[in-house]
Amino acid sequence: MKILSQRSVANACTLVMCSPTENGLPGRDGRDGREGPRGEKGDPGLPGRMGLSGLPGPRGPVGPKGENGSAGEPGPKGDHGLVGFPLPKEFTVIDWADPFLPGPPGSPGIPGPAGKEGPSGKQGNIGPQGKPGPKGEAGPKGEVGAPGMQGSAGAKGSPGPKGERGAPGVQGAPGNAGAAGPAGPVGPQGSPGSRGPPGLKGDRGAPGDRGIKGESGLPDSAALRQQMEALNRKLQHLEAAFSHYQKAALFPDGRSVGDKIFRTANSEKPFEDAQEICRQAGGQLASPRSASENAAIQQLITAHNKAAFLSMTDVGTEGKFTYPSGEPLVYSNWAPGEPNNNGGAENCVEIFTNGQWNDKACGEQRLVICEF
Ligand code: MAN
Ligand code: CA
Ligand code: CA
Repeated sequence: MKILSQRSVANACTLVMCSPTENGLPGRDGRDGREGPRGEKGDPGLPGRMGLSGLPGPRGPVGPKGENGSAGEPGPKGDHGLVGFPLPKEFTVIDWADPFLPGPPGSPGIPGPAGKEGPSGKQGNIGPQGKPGPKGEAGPKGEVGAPGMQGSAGAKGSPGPKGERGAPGVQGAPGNAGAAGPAGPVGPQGSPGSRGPPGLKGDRGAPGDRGIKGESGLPDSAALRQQMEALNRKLQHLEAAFSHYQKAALFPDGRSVGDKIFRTANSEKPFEDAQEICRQAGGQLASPRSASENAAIQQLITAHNKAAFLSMTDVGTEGKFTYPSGEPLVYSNWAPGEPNNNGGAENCVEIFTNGQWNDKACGEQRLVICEF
């Protein structure tokens, strides 16, 4: 008997009916079914992991210009005008001079700078999560399955039973993977940006109110005269007091003539040592420029009964005596016959107790008298 495939059994039946025989062999198993259709595209994947924390925000913007400063304080009260100022009981020079110096009110102070602007605002909130993507399209239809296995031979004579239906085809290939899941949620907000630089300094505030008017400055001759009389009394008192203290201070080694003061160091030195002592004290050797000054020096010499050196020499040019500054003499009181440059080596000057001068060798030791 001819072996038929499952697909041609119906046709073969006709042949069996027309030509009965003993049971035939069982039919062969049908061919395996065709491969199934391709599965649907899978669902989107799970959402991704949460994103990393955002970077710190940008540095804040430069702050706005500061507010204008507040108005200055009102100016001070004007000074008293000239005169017309009541004389205090304890009158002093400073008290008296003040009424002559009225001044305008001071200008108001400069307002302080505007405050620094605060830090920039926080970064905005994260946006809402995006919508999920559309479902993927269905995959393509699966391939046709492979043919089934051949059935075993049926019993002889009767037609064999209908062959078994072939096994279903192998499952089609899975569909394409679904689209990637939606993006994970946005990471946490970044830290605020650094503080912006301070804004510009505010403008100078408006000038303060004008100070209140000073008191009347109209001259008051009577009050002025009274003040001057009081000043004179005070001055006379001070002069008397100063003279009093000066006498005590200069006794017994000092003398004053006009603005000049002579004072002995109470020691006897060669000229150059004596000169240095006076320089160190801030003065110079006695340099009498008048009879009265010479007389004052004479008093000190007489009190100590010792001749003293004066500052003048003729070291620069023999016979021409000068002061330490180089200035030639403006006054002299040479003893008769002096200066004689005795021995050809007398370039310094000594003053005797009688007040007269003699040129003398500088190496001699004489009383040191300085002037200030
Ligand atoms: C005499 C005079 C002076 C001279 C002294 C020197 O007194 O000649 O002029 O200075 O001797 O010791
Ligand atoms: Ca000389
Ligand atoms: Ca001499």
